[in-house]
Amino acid sequence: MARILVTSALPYINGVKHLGNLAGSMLPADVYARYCRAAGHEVLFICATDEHGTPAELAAIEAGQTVAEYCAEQHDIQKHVGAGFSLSFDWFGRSSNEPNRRLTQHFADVLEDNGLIDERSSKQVYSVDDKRFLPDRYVEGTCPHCGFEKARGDQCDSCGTLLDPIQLINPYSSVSGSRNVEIRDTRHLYLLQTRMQDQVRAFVDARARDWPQLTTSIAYKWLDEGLIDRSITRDLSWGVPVMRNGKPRPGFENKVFYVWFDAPIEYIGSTVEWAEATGGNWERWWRTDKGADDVTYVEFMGKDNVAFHTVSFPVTILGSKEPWKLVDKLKAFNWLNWYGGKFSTSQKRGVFMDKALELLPGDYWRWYLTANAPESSDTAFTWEHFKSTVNSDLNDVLGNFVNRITKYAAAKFDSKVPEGGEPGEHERWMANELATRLPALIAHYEAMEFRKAAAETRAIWAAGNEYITKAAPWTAYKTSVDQAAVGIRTGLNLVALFGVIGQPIIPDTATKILESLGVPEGNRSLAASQLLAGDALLDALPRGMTIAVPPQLFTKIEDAHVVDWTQRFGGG
Ligand code: B3M
Ligand code: ZN
Repeated sequence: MARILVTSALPYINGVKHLGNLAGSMLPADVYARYCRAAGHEVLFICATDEHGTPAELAAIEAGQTVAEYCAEQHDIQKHVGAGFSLSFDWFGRSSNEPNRRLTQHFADVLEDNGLIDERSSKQVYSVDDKRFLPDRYVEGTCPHCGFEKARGDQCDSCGTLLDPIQLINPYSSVSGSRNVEIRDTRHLYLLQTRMQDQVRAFVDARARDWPQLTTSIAYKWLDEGLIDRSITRDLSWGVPVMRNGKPRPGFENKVFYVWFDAPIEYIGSTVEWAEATGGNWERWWRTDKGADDVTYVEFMGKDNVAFHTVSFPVTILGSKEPWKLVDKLKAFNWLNWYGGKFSTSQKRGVFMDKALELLPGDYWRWYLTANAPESSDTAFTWEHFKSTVNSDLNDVLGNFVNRITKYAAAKFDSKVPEGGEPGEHERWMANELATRLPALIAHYEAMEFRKAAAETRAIWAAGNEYITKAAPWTAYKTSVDQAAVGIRTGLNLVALFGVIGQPIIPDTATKILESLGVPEGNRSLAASQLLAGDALLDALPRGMTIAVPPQLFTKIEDAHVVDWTQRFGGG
């Protein structure tokens, strides 16, 4: 049994996430955590809301709440919506909680003790009316390159040029609109990443062979460009206060740590929250001197977060010179987009997680988003593809099979696993199919290839349909009840198997199937030792055992649904 620590990129606190956020980190992380648990490993699955930085402050202002009130409310909403998608976090924490504050300040202290923090002066836009320095995203003005008048302080959306706010012409505060702004000196802490270049490269080199191409290409791009010293404090009031050895740092009383400095540390902070709530031992998972040396740590995220996780966060961990667990495997995703464009609440483009659950249960979305995961390229969500995938894979290939077999067993074999007859050529065919497909399925999960795992799962369901067409128990029944009995018994064992292999991607459906067939918890393993039992798999249910017909597993999506949903959420 292995020990697997799984983390998903932390969703920003500002509002319910769209299907793209779900597909690009939280969902595949959950599918993987579920697979690892079913395979018998010890798993800790950690996530949290990312509550600091400008997104939180801007959203709270818009909501007319204090940031603290806004974050508390939004955290609970996101936690509830995540449960609706069966996201099985062991803990869903909050980066604004005490453990993360304590850890962030600890890391800043040890990094400074190790000569990796430097106080530097920089020029920043100060708003006289707002009485505050304006972070890059709070400043707008005319782009010096293309003249676009609403260029943001960090980047011009018109020509794409990366900017420094002090370059903008006629700058103004994007929060209050005030043009009463001036350039002033301010002081920030800089993390001396340039001093960690070799150590970070060695860290990446040692793992690159286990990382997908998308992850390594981004990591090496940043390394080859050369790391830069990066400011890790901001002139904001909401965030982790800047302390030095437990006391407010002189000159930094109105500053906080940059959100991307504290957010990855929340992976540890959230684990401390888990330990405080459950009595668990967080150091077994994060301190290699206290038992974490045998942990495999796997991170899931969108591609725009890779640099922070392969460079900045490792600088913090390695720079501390303390025995913290470093990531072993990093699975990055491209984008799921909406008909090729961006999701947008304001422009009514795309479905967000809460609305999706109002339309259909979580498993429908889990299946579609995993089978079409944006792994090697961006993928587009379309209602038409969603409808055809749900109706074919879930309703026809899986749901119809389960329904026909269990209902026939109820009607003709008194709701029992038939006892008569012995396997023949059709059953040997099915056993051979499983002998190649089940190891392939396990290999896809072990390689964290989620589209392939979904495709192999569907192929096994399809093979079961092919088997039952060959065995045709309903036809055999007319001439040989025993022959029909073999077909239905094998069919029922396939239904149980379909439930077992469905657990990572469609957990609710899998549970309905396994409970209806009375499959005990101990017989639901995805461990190769149990799953590759060959012929025995087709005769695993005790003969004569009573089974129940599961509730209807899925409903079809009709054209009228697509018309309605396109009107409400946008479409092509
Ligand atoms: N909150 C997600 C994003 O960039 C960001 C991830 C933090 S993981 C430590 O959308
Ligand atoms: Zn421009």
